[in-house]
Amino acid sequence: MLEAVETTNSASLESCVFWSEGQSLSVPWLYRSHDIGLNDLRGDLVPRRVASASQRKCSMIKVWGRPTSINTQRVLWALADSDIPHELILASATMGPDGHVSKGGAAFGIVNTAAYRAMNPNGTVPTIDDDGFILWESNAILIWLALKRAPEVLFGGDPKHLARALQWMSWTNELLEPLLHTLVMELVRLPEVQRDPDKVEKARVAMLGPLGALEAHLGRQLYVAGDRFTIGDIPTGAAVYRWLVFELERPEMPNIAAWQSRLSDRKGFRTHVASRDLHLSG
Ligand SMILES: N[C@@H](CCC(=O)N[C@@H](CS)C(=O)NCC(=O)O)C(=O)O
Repeated sequence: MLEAVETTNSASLESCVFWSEGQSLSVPWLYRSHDIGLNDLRGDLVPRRVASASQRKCSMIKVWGRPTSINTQRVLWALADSDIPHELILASATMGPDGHVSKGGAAFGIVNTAAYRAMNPNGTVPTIDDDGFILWESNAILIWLALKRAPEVLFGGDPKHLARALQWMSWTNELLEPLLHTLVMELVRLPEVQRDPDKVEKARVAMLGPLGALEAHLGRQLYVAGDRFTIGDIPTGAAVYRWLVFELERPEMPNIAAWQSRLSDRKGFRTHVASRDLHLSG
């Protein structure tokens, strides 16, 4: 049975977040109550009313993932910025209500079921179902949403912006994510006895190379693909934010700081990325 909470603000009546019954209760550090949706984490959004089945007129995209997954965050950010109705189904083999499984708790599950593997043979999150169209790989999902659902919001409809966005999305996956994965495992997720400070230090130093390139790039333009926001800022922005949340020695990077400040005004960032718990809990 689905439980629905409809949320709205003055800008849109379309931002619907639906939860499968009981799921939001299982992550109490993130959701205050089972009848408050993820959008309620924003100060200016409040649940208006519980919608009955007949009132659910939103054409919803299903997203399998978990709020602490940076790749899930990418998709949720784009959906929120674009006011696209969506349902998040908590799924993971490695994390659950009590954090990472290495600490002894259970995982959210689903990803190793035959039904899920038929959608996504990798068993990773996120995966989406958009009216029967199944897609995995967060960057592919962002491209889909940009082309199909919200071209104006997500790339301004300009192929050059889209190509440049993809350039930085790939860059993030290649150069930042492997190092960030080491950092999140060694600083947050593994039990303390299993952590290795040498790995942290190597990853910390290695991050500074690509981030120096980004810092120089953002000295020449406001966003990664040009002077407007695009989906290129989503993986890059979420990754850099997570890096900034970690307590690490780092040089001043004023252009990155100014860009992060611009991103922090965005609904998707504020709703799905900004909470430090999303990066430091687990
Ligand atoms: N390149 C893939 C990576 C997918 C991936 O590795 N996702 C992580 C979460 S960020 C995952 O599935 N972790 C294992 C789990 O939660 O079961 C994407 O961008 O979607």
